[in-house]
Amino acid sequence: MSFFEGPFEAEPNNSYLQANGPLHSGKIYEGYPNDLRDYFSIYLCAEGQITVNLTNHTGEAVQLQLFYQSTNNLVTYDVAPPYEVVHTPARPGWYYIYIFTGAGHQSVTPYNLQVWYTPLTAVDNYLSFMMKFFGSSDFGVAIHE
Ligand SMILES: [Ca+2]
Ligand SMILES: [Ca+2]
Repeated sequence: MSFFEGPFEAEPNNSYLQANGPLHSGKIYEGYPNDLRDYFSIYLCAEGQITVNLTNHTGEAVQLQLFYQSTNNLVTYDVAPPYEVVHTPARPGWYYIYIFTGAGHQSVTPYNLQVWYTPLTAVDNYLSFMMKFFGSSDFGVAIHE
């Protein structure tokens, strides 16, 4: 699997099948609000957390939506600035980020899109298991010198 480097969107990206991706976590991507639909994708290889941030969007009737696996499964959305969606715990698999621009289309000032996704590591899973088991996160770790 090779990442989409961008940093500028590649049109056409007007359905989830044409999504630009997978995006790097934390990287700033740019796109023009020059049409109705821009799709991007990320891939989670393990259960984790997703945060999507859309800034500097000059369009009108803007919606930021997050889908799981296909556009049949809407996970969460935001229709007012500052556009941000957070999803946790997020199951492994493909996620599609959909930026809808209802009006005010232009190709001068780009928006910024930034997505953070953090797979819960094996250590996190082990710690949460231990916390359930012992009811505490203090395991009395012995430091050896
Ligand atoms: Ca665009
Ligand atoms: Ca587009």
